[in-house]
Amino acid sequence: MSTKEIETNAIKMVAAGKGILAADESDGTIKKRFDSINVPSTEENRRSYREMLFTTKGVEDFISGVILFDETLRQSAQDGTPFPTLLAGLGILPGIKVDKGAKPLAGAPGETVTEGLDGLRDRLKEYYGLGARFTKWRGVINIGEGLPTSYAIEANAHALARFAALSQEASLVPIVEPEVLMDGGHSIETCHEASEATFKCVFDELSKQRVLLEGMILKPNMVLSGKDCPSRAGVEEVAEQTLRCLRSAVPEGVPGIAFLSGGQTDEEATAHLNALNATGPHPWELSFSYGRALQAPALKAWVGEASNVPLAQKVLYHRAKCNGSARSGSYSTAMEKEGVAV
Ligand code: 5MM
Repeated sequence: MSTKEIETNAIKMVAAGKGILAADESDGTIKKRFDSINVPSTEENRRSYREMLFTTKGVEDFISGVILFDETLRQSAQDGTPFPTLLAGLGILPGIKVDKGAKPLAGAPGETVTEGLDGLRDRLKEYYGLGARFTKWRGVINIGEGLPTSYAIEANAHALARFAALSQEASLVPIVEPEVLMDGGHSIETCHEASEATFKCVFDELSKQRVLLEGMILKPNMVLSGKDCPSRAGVEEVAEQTLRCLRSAVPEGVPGIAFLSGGQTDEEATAHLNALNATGPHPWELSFSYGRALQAPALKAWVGEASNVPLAQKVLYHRAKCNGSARSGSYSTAMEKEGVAV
């Protein structure tokens, strides 16, 4: 393991004014996204969609890293340039999702544990050789009647820490992603309680498994009301509760926290990040690692048509720029007027 390399790359991943594009949809997830625009999920369509994202002119001003899926890490642009080389040439760090998805947790109805540890050491070696410089693993926590259980939180935290330790051993920066889902009618307080318990347990496991805090990035959910909560908390309250939760659970040695969007609308996710940064400075960089909140409008503009690539790229550039401003609390909804309506 090169401590210097992972510490340096972790800092680059949360560079000022920039964040991470999560483009690591597994086959099932990308199919769902393509179904929504009536585009068949063929290997070539997935390749050209991702080429459209990565070749957006100027996107490197706001994007420090891209999380890829195994297939994408091995694909190339139309001119033959492998995607990891193309990204690295723009100063963007290529990363790779290494988990194999959330599967039902035995003895825990309604809860999951993420699989993918078997053979991971060998896969990591290969991914480094293919150009990846960071990794990602997502553990999913459900809120519900009597959920989450401490059993599910502990099982997921243990797997996240095993993944993180192995990644660092291979000189790859782990993005540790514990996601407390937004699904349900719960209050923001319930989300706070579940998130705090989860994040504390994750850091406890990371410490037991000797993970170097300075060489990792945390990718958590924001503390939000459930999607179906009748009185959802506003932007200021989300920022306040999220910060309170992070302060009580995340050690200061962690260089950065890059939030997932988790089903928030694109503008909501930007407004929340902006409010979080407007009250800084904080002990860690507060950044983004958005999938849907960066890609959704671009996907809608693209709809699988080569002739729509320039429009889709404009739309992606705009979202990336808005989130880049939210990194310093300098975003305002007025910026949305510069965008292209889709
Ligand atoms: C892009 O979606 C990622 C992959 O999900 P699957 O393994 O289910 O296909 C996902 O892990 C993503 O990186 C995070 O959830 C953040 O994406 P959102 O859309 O929540 O910002």
